[in-house]
Amino acid sequence: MGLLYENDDLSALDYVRQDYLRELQLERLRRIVRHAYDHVELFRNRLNERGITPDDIKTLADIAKLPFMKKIDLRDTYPFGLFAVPMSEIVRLHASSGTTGKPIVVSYTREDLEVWMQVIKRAFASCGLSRNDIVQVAYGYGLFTGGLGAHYGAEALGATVVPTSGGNTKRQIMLMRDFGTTAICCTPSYFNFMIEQAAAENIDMHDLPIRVGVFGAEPWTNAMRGRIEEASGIKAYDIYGLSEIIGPGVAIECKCQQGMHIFEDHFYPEIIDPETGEVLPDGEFGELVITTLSKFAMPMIRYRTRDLTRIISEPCACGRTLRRIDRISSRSDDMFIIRGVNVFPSQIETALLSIEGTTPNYNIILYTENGMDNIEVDVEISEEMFSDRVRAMEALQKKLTSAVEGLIGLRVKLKLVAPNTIQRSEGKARRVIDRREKA
Ligand code: DLL
Repeated sequence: MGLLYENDDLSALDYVRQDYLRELQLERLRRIVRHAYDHVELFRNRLNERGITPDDIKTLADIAKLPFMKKIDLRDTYPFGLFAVPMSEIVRLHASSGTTGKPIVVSYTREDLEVWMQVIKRAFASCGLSRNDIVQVAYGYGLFTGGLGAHYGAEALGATVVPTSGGNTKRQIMLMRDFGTTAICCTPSYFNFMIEQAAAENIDMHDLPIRVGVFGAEPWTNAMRGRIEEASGIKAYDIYGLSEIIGPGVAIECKCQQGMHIFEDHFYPEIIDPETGEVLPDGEFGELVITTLSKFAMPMIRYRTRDLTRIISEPCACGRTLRRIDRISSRSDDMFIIRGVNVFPSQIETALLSIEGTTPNYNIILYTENGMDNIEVDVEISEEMFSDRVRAMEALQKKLTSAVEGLIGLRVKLKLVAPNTIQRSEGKARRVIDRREKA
């Protein structure tokens, strides 16, 4: 296959002409649909039910003829039912815990791991990293894809990897300082915790060599980026991915920080209306659907990610020709409906962080009172604010309440809480606590 590029410099693919890219995508799409049809029973049955064969895919637009895959398909076929190669070809398994019961399991052939390593290498290069960097990988190592994914990509780049994994925050700071770490990979919420921990030890991140953060695995807002960059002096880049597709490295920001370039040569993106399943044009917001064009152990065809975003097809100032996806505003599952109003946690974060005097630590508590659903927002305030100046606290509380209410259009109970009372996260933060009585 490898029709167009037998070239070592894979980052050339970031700048390839769009017509070549489409040609490559179509060739890879046809190949992966054929592979899945031949080797995955669930996929073959679904195509047969619709009277479709892989030969019906003649153009990229024909992808819309194919059925969607969903997380439930992974659960129903747990653990290995979607594997498309014999176990002897599979060299790695990962799993994502999920909230209920059994995890979902994903697998990789040696070639799949090579693809993964290359996309992460390109991702790091896109945030300006090179072999001269010291990259501390503080995503969890293990079944979670974050640690090992970032690890091998950074090694492929030739950078020096410090595989700290998550946790033991004091030690993270010590190594960061002693080793002269220049880039960190972890969740944005964990990095906030590191900034705080460093400050507690009288270390100002501005004084350390660290200059880049590669943050993802959870939703975060531009307001949060502003806080992180200001508090640490680093440039904070957004990286996106999910276990089902490959792990981290599906999309990444470039220096322009205006959306994440998706590695379209391996991951074919579509945006659909989550209600009707209809494909939406570039620019419109909806649910991201991804087809893995070159993953053989477990091909995902039209996988519904539940993540909400849009495709940005305008050219980017960095020169990359890969289309971008906008910051993931939320997962459709994260949205909650209170008295008929749709609310996303990211809206609340944006409102809270627009006001000075807060820390990036907050919880959103949903509860029922007199048969009505309500929102409480607990926000931790800074040491300076947490004073006995009752007036100042009252003013802050009012300001925050009106910022949140103004943005979401609902009344909220907003509580200021003392410094260090909200639980810190070393991985994916859980900020929404649902105590609603189920009707
Ligand atoms: O979180 C993979 C990953 C690791 C991505 C490290 C980036 C960095 P899962 O545990 O399967 O995989 O969770 C995937 O996390 O569907 C999104 O809802 C969310 N997510 C991941 N990256 C971002 C991001 C990893 N940059 C799920 N912004 C996805 C918002 C994100 N949400």
